[in-house]
Amino acid sequence: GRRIVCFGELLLRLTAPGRELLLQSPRLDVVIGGAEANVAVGLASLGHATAMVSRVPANALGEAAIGYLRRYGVDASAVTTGPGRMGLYFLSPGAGLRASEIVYDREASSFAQSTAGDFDWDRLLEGAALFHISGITPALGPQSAEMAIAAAEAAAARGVPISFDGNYRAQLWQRWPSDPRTILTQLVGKADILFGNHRDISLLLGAEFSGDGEGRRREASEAAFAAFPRLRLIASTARHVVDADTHRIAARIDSREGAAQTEEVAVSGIVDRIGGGDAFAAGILHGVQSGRDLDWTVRAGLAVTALKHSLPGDASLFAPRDIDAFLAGELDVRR
Ligand code: KDG
Repeated sequence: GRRIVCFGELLLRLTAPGRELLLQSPRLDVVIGGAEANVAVGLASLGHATAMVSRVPANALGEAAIGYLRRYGVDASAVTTGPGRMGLYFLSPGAGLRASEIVYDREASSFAQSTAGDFDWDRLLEGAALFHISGITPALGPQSAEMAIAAAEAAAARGVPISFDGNYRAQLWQRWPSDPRTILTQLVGKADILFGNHRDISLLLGAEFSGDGEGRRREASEAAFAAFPRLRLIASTARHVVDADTHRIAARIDSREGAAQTEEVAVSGIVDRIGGGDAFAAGILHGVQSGRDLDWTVRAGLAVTALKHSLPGDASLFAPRDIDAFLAGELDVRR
């Protein structure tokens, strides 16, 4: 099939081992992350031709990030090198009733220093089936916001459908005198598929949605469909955190014609919840790109995000047969 193009920053993730706080002991585990890269790896694992567009420094850290993408079958030929540094994030995973904590250290990264003109969108988007971006890139600063909007405009102008994950990161927006609503509205205005819940939609529209649960989600989606005529699908999860090891998650997808919703599942024995949203996006996009109906697609999204919680690291590495096994309720050893 035609390839899915993901655009965003690759980061190194440095994680406190076990359930320690950061630097409680003198060790950190390292993996590659970055929300859009997680989606690329998730989709490649699900069998889709996937390409990443990004920029890293020309050093061993940037090379490791490129090598990581290749290892999981993502076309990394459009990950270029440039001035600046590798962005980092530090993670202290939660335990019991203590929440996970993330510290960013990504100022002036190679990606954050790049501009719209650094990417040849004519070539990069040629024959693309889908372009995936998120609300993280525009949160990096005014230049990155401009770059994200230019990228979305390039895709829209070439008729490439856009998938946009809200990925609201308050820590990033708070670093500069930003107006997230104005910026995000321009991006969502070009999107065909939106990953975002009623809180993301509230932020976009400056409106509150009353009621609770399903009614509120439906109301928010209807408001988003009215405000953004290009939008075709809105997908979201509802997460109820019981403790760090157990979350209850349900998934929903709205279209202009109807909706599909899963039961809430208890995801227990959580190994690593970071990247759960990206795994959900990969599962939903897998269903959409495979031409499946809303009902199957929403269950695939739930399956991939639920499975991601069992896996250390940022990315979901599941194949279609893992979705089938999850949906069939196969929990014991598969022999
Ligand atoms: O969804 C996972 C991301 O949060 C992680 O990879 C780091 O990209 C990241 C970000 O900016 O939060």
